Amino acid sequence: MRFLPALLILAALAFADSKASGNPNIILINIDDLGYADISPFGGKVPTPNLDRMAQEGMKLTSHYAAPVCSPSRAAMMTGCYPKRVLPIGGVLFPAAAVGLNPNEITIAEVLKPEGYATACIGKWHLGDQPEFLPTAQGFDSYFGIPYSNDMGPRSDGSKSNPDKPIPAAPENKKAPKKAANANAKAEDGDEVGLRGDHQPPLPMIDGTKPPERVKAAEQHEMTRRYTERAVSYIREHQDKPFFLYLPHNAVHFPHYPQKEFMGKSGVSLQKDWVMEVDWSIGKILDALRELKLDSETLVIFTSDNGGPLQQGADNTPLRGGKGSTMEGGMRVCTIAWWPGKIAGASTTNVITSHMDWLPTFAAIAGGKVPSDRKIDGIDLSPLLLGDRLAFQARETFFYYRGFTLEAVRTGPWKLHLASKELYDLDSDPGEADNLSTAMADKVTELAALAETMKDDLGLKGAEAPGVRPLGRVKSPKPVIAP
Ligand SMILES: [Ca+2]
Ligand SMILES: [Ca+2]
Repeated sequence: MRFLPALLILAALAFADSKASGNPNIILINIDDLGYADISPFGGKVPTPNLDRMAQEGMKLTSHYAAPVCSPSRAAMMTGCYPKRVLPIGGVLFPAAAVGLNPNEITIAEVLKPEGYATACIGKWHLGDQPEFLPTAQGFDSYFGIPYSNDMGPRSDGSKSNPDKPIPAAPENKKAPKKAANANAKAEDGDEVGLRGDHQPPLPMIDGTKPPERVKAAEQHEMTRRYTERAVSYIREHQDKPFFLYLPHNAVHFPHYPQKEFMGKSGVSLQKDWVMEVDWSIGKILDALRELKLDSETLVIFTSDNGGPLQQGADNTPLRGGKGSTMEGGMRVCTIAWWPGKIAGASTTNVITSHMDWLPTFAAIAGGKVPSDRKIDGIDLSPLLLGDRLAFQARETFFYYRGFTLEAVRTGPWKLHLASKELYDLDSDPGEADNLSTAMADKVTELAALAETMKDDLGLKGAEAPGVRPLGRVKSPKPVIAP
């Protein structure tokens, strides 16, 4: 028995050391389909005071790139690689897909876990809904959330319409063969990416190994609040050890389901009401960190998974285009990094950054290892965030892929759209309005040559290319909740 106190002291010392040697907590908040100017620190007209304060106390990243749509964006974020390298599909994943992010890929959670991190994913995963593909198979200790988009359920459950609109009538050919439902599918993707349209099973809320809940309209309204409460509880429960919390909200993807108290609050639209609820959520999380005195030892990133969809009322001002495109409005996302005492307050960087950079950045901050047995495209942003600009190795070129196709390339301020040969100076013209290709023919040639460098790596079009790694695959995928 006399050994016990000594052991406890040793354990306490070891624990104290792990904190002191710099294992900050990391919270990565990823909003779905949030437009560049949907929030007030990026010029949005609807007030988002908690995000204003976050930006005031942190750094805005104004040239931060995601991908045009959900699944590829999340694949890049989790693995530090271009989406085509790790999740070669033409569009996004649907329910009961036979494919997903390969379990052999190494996620941020798998990089941080060996460094002593507790890991949790709360929200929308969208990298495969089969057990082999879920967060708990990719380094996360726990998962709570809808594994894909909130519009991928039955129309009778309210998944295809906003709460202020009647549920649209089912098409007459509801019993039509699966192929008809796939008519809108990208030509490159077959049935293996899952069930579309009226073939989609009920939306599932997964909570560890409990039987999944069916999410109907009433549950959609509660989703953001529940994710937030789970996140705050998680922070409280893990305040004494380093944690990585990935919080990908289903908000603000169509259909727009703010909590009832937020409906009508913006005076603009349900989409903007939901943006205001997201701001409330951020306030709850940052307040919890402040209250627990964890703010000086927690890095929080706020971002979006792709540009805002203009047809759903998102605002990407001053950028051109929206979700689904490789115009800046489709891929450049509003991003804030917050770590009081470490990241300078009210700072801004216009350096090219991307979701691929979070894995190397978090690894650097946590003392973790970036995988060395495979190609990683992301760069370590920690010197940029922490104000050590001389140590920062900037990215020279960024490649804009949509599905399998390389559509544009950027170096410095210059961006070339490959098909149309439009050339823009993004520093002076982020809205891509003034095509300089005639005046700057040499730049066009230079950027076209940079695009060619991808030929022997990820390829310029088509699924096959030397640098593309295999998808994860299961034989008999099943819906999480049977229809
Ligand atoms: Ca999205
Ligand atoms: Ca893995």
